[in-house]
Amino acid sequence: MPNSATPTHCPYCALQCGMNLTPQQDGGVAVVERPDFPVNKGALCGKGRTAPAVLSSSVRLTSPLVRSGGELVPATWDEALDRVAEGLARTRTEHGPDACGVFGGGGLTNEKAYSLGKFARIVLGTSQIDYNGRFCMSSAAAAGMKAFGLDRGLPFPLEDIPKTGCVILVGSNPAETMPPSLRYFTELRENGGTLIVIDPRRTRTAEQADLHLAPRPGTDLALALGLLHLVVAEGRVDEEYVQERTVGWEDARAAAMAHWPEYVERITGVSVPQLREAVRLFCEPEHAMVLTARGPEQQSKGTDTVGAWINLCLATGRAGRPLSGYGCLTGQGNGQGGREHGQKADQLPGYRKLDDPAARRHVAEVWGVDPDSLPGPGRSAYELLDALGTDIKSLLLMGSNPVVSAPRAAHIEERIKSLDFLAVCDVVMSETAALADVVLPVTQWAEETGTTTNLEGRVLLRRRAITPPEGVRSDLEVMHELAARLGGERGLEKGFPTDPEEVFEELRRASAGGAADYSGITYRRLAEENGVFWPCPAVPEAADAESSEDCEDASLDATAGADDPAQDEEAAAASVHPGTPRLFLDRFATPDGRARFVPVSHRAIAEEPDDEYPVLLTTGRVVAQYQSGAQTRRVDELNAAAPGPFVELHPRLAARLGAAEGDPVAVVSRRGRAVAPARITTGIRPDTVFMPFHWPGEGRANTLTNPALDPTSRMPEFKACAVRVEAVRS
Ligand SMILES: Nc1nc2c(c(=O)[nH]1)N[C@H]1C(S)=C(S)[C@@H](COP(=O)(O)OP(=O)(O)OC[C@H]3O[C@@H](n4cnc5c(=O)[nH]c(N)nc54)[C@H](O)[C@@H]3O)O[C@H]1N2
Ligand SMILES: Nc1nc2c(c(=O)[nH]1)N[C@H]1C(S)=C(S)[C@@H](COP(=O)(O)OP(=O)(O)OC[C@H]3O[C@@H](n4cnc5c(=O)[nH]c(N)nc54)[C@H](O)[C@@H]3O)O[C@H]1N2
Ligand code: SF4
Ligand SMILES: [Mo]
Repeated sequence: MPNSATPTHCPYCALQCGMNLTPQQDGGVAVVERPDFPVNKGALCGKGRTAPAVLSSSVRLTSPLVRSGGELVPATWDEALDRVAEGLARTRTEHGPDACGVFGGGGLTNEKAYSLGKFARIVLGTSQIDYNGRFCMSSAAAAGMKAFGLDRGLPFPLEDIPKTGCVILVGSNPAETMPPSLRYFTELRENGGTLIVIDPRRTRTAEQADLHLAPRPGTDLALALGLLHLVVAEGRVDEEYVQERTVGWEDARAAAMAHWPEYVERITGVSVPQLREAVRLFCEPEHAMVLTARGPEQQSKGTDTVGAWINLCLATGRAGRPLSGYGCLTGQGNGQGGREHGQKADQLPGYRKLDDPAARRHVAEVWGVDPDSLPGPGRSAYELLDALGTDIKSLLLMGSNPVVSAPRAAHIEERIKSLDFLAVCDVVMSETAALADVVLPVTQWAEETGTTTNLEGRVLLRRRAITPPEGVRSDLEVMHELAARLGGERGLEKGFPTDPEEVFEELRRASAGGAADYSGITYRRLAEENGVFWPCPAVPEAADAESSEDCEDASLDATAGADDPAQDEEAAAASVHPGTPRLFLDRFATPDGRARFVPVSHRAIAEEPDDEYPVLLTTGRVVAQYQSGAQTRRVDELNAAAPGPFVELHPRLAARLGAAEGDPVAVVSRRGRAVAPARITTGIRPDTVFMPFHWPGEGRANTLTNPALDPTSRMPEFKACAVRVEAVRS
């Protein structure tokens, strides 16, 4: 074990803050500032600071568990792995490979996500794999692919934000969800730039804004169209840019012109003068950015909604230019990398498409299998969970806790219970693990090495800093052992190394030539640089140098634009590709290099309020809890700060119910009923209530949410459904 500080990254969100871990007397580690890492410059939120608490074996799973007589009881690893292999093999024999499901997570390292996708397709032979990232940024990913031909959360580093003129943050609350990133927005304003926040609630982020627009949940598409209408009406279109760098403007323009500001005001509740002010702040400076997060994306029209915001950027010439652009703030620790290497239903590594014959050939060759043996695309996350117990009989789950986090969670919980067989790999006893037939305790974060890709597309190395507790094994070991058991004579385990660097070396080859090309990235480079931005193809001449000892003195010009052929040559001379911090500066990733406008029109949310369910429910996060809470609900300091669920509501609505601060209120939707204390604030629209989704049980927000899916991204409508709110009399 190293006895000095180990530089690594936080286990939680997509900012992937740098931190140092120092060994402690008691065998644990302490988090210490790591000021040299540029993204957070030493700053951490409370979750990152307290992350070592979840390493403690007092809150950990430290032995495999198997269900026996209805109870989960400790077992040896061999017994537990045999049970998993038997469960999956039986399903495969009796019902065919597609009856085996696999569900992954955007918190898994690139190595794990890559191996899980490969495991599903070549060990189980199933098409039925998807992951929780579908619930996260999938709408932005789909819209980015359509418009730019490529999906990378931010096409520029966070450090560009303070230098632009205006940022519109749409449905994003970084003050609670990525606190250290707030510095970039504060600096923007110190430099004379402006911040516009669009959120139905006056969040801690909105409090810092120059302009806060509070639309009705689920109306961001109309809002963006209204702004574009005004851009056209006020003659603010960048005609030259539109001519040179885009296609499809006429149709998009026509669609926007049908959205008069007064009509948009009626739909959104945002007044026409506020719309005009937003257009002025956005258009006057030379540079500007639009950043979206889950607010506009987690809607049954999330893809079109993000498309409308991209249209606004394109019409005003604010994409693919320095200090201007559209970006999505990805959420999970490896939300970016986790969507690139094959755990998504329709994807192969390197952001390749599973239905593309050339992609299948390339990846099948790396995997040493026949391309025809690879299954086709499978179901999306909600559809997969909804099929449990019917078409899908067995599930292997790694890195998600859907009993708390899936929409219409009571129904999904029933589906999970109706499985013939469930195996869960986790670090703690999550609500979903508690339903499993076999629970496999795995290593995490500080106990293992692996790479993640942060929201900027920066590939990072997390390093092992501590010995894992006795009794746990890594996810990679689990896949290796299951491949050995399920592969029989085929020796499939050889394709599932347990050393993360070996997996990464294969991932490099599998991703080579794909959109998310990692082939020029090595662990060695990641250890020496503060991350490398993809795409980063291997430079042919460098392939040999990389594996020999003399690559250390290769000079790296991080400012070289990878999109520029002249600079590519320079990089080749330097024998390594510098990576690509900024995308699209010369061309978009479409065949003709031009961005695509999408013609979109407003449509209603899937479930509009009515007499029976007159209020809108929206959901989201609080700063001290993470996701389903499986990890952070085990940390005392975080529980003290955020002890449980609540219903945020306006004083006018509270008065109508006769509810005072802290009184239990029931929120009822067509899916179920949840009860939590009232939190009364003028910061929310009177027609809307908000619940955080971090808790199970009576206050579980997802008991209420609507699984209406976006037709393209298959994203559920977490951010808007119709509810009734009732006072609870004791
Ligand atoms: N503390 C904490 N931090 C986290 C996480 C966590 O669980 N806890 N999770 C991480 C992950 S995976 C993610 S995806 C990110 C999410 O990060 P964010 O997207 O910032 O988080 P949310 O709270 O889900 O949603 C943001 C805001 O959208 C608003 N909103 C709700 N409905 C609408 C709407 O219809 N339109 C608009 N414009 N806004 C709306 C909500 O009021 C909320 O303030 O956070 C990451 N960071
Ligand atoms: N109502 C509502 N619901 C939402 C959202 C919302 O805004 N509103 N947001 C959605 C979003 S954006 C997301 S990302 C999802 C997230 O929701 P989940 O998918 O449930 O995510 P987590 O709670 O992070 O679950 C991760 C699980 O994996 C475990 N784990 C951590 N590291 C590892 C590892 O290395 N290996 C293994 N095997 N396990 C590990 C953790 O202990 C935890 O149990 O929730 C979605 N649900
Ligand atoms: S902001 Fe995100 S990455 Fe940074 S310390 Fe907090 S949870 Fe960790
Ligand atoms: Mo997320």
